[in-house]
Order: sequence, then structure tokens, then C-alpha cells
Amino acid sequence: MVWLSRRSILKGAAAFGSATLLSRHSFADASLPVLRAAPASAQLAPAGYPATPVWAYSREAAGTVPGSEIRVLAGESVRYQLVNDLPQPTAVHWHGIRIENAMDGAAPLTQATVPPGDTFDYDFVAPDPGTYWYHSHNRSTEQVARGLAGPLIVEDREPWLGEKGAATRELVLVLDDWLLDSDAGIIEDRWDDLHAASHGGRMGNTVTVNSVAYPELDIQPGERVRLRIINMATDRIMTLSLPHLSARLIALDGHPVRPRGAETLVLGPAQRADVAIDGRRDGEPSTGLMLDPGNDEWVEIASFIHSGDTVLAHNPDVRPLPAWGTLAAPDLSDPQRETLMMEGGAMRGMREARFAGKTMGFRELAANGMVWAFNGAANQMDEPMFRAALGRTVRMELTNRSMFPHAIHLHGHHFTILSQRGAANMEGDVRDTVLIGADETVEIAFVADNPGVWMIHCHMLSHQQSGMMAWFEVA
Ligand SMILES: [Cu+2]
Repeated sequence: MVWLSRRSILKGAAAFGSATLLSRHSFADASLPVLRAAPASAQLAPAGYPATPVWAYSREAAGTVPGSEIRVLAGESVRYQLVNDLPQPTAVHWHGIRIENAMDGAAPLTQATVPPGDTFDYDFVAPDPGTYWYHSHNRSTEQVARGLAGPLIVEDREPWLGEKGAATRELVLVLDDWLLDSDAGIIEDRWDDLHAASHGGRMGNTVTVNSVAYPELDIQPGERVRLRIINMATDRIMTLSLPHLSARLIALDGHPVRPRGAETLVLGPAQRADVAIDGRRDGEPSTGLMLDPGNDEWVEIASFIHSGDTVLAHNPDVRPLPAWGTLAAPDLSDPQRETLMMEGGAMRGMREARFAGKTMGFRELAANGMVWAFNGAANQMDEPMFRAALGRTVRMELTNRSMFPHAIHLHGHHFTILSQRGAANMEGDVRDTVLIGADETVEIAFVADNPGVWMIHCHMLSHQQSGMMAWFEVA
């Protein structure tokens, strides 16, 4: 799709034809394939319920949730013309890609929003292999909740699948959380619900896997499969369990880890985990992908149905994914030190914070829709939280003084987790989004090697909308 294959030229031409009828586009580059954002429909609730009106991305005729999978090789370009056929302005963020700043889609920081009927050309290199996703980054509390998100898979140039000790196939599992009414419609009048925002965020009531409620997934007994698990929920932390499948973690947020046991996994919003599983060989036909909705009552959100020939037993050790080789190692000898202090929310709150150029008390902040702050400032977009010289190592202490967990995401960079809850992280995990529990402190470090202005925000989108948003500059 990236090199202008015959197929992509044909697709581009087809898109040109239909787009001229629908939109007032300036065709700067008519050869770009179209990624359309438009209203669509999806069967999210179990059979027997009506289909749900959603907003969806599509590369072909009809929009789907999740949006069509985009898949490239590491180092290749992702090129799409976003066509906005929504009733609202929008923009696309390519989550976790160490991208050129102008392509980051973080409206209004890195580009203007794309008005209804208009287009924007995205063209960038995806340098690092791994499991990523793309989603709306304007009014995202609403637009992601309506379905504007899809998987973005960057394949490694070095072989892994099919090698000794590796998996023989892979399966992308998109987890999402929908707030539906009794007719399976998305509940639409609570985008600015400050009660939800000051707690854990806008929680849904229907968890789906690849936008299906309780799907059955086929697996052969003993078969080794790579799961690429993506949490696309706006606010829900997915606490998962994969019993009886010898689950081993092989990557976090796209970055390889030394394989380790992963019978339970905690994925904050926007986080990803790649997990190798082995189909069970004990004759039991089924096992579940289990979710703890927060009350310790595990529910099965998908089931692995075992059928077909039994695969020869694998060595229990899983072959590690090839190392990236593209990420600069932080120099911790004399780093630039930064802090991010999170406060606000229910049960603890904050006395005051700066917002829109003045210091406000709790009530005035709430009247402006702000219930959270970073370093004493809510939604601080007029100046950067910090500036770093290009190539400098930044060591950052993130402290959560609230009663709720937060999923802090840095755009344009991946960072090493140095410590969590006071304990050194011996695994050296590298991530783009880190979950920080109530009263926890996490230390991270990264090389500020990507020039531009980059958002730093909570990926619980209700929290982002109500104050947990800022940016930093690398120059
Ligand atoms: Cu948060």
C-alpha cells in the first residue's frame, strides 16, 4: 500500500471519484488513498439488539469499528488523505508513532482541526515495529467514544512469526467499552459529565472485542498465537486474565520486552500488550479472555474455542521479539529533571489551579469544566510545561496525588520506566503511556530527540478534557 502498487493507485482513483461528489476538497495529492471519517453502523450489542449508530473510519465503502487495520513495514510510510464527512471538525492522531511533528494530528497544537467536508493529507514514516493505533484527537471524549479509532500495525523487517519458539500466526484484539442505552444507541448527552470526569471517567456498559460482544475465537490445541491487544476505551482500565494459555508478555506499547509471565495484564486506556499464548492441550475445548470490571467478579469477554489438529508441543520459552535498534538510550548521568504532579478529582480535589490565565478556586474551575490539574494548572495550552534541547535526556517524576489512576501519554516519544512505587523497574520497560495509581510516583526518562511541540496528557479522555492536558517543546 505504501509503494504505489497497482492496488493503491486504483483505490486512490476510486476515492477521487466519490470524494468530489461529497466534499469541497482541494486535491493537493490525489494519489493518496482515502481514510474517511463518517457516520456508520455497527452491531456492538449482542444478537437481538439493534445495530448501533457510530462514527467510523473507512478505507473502502463502509465505515467499521474498529477502523480498518492499517499495516506497514517498519521504516515505510503511512499515507492517507483524511476526508471528514462528520458533522464536527476532526483530526487523526497516530498513537505511539515517533512521528514528524506536523503529522501528529494533535489539534489544535500541531495542526488546525479539519472542518466537515474538508481534507488533510497525512504522510509520515513509521520507524519502529509494534502494535499501535490511530484515533481522533479533537473532541476525543466524544469522537473516540463514538468509534473513531482503529489498529495500526507496524511489522518488523526481521522475521519472527514462524521462527523457532515464535508464534505461527497473530491476532489483533481491540478492546473497547461502549455506553449504550436499551436500544443499543450510544448515550449522547453526557460528553461533559463532570461527575464522571472527576471520578474514573465515562465508563461504558458494553465491553467488546473487535467490536463484537462475547466473540468466539478459534485456536488449535497447542497452537502458539501472538495476540496484539489494544485498549481503545476512552476511560476504562482493562484488567485482563488469560487462564490456561501459558500467556507470556512479549511487548508493551509496541516495544519488545524480555518474555515474562502474563496470566493477568492491566492495560490503561491507549496501552497495548503483545502476548504469546499456547492453545491448551488438556482436552478442554474452551477458555476465556477474562475481564475484571472492577469488582473482582471476572467476566468472560471472549472465548478461545479449541478445534482442529493438536500442534506439537512448543518449547515453553517464547522467542523474544527482535530489538528495535532505533531508540536512543537515555543518558542518566546529568539529565534535565522535570516533575508532573497530578491533582484534583473527587474525594481529594484541589483548592485552586491556574486556568485561562488566572488562578481560580475549585468552584470557578468546575464552572469552567475543569476538575484536574498538572503542576497546578488545568488544560495549560498557552505555554509549554517544559522545554528540552534536542538530544537532551529528560528524567521526569510523575506523582499522582489524586484518588484515581491516570494513564499519562507523551506524544512523539517512548520513555523508559525507571521506577514505580519507589521500586526500580528492573525490566527496563519502554512505553508511550504509563498507568499511575492513586498516590503513586513513577519515574521515567527519555531522550528528547524528536523536534516539535508534543502533547502530554491523561489518556482517560474524560480527564484530558477536564484539565489533564499540557505540552512540551523539543528544539
Ligand atoms: Cu486521568
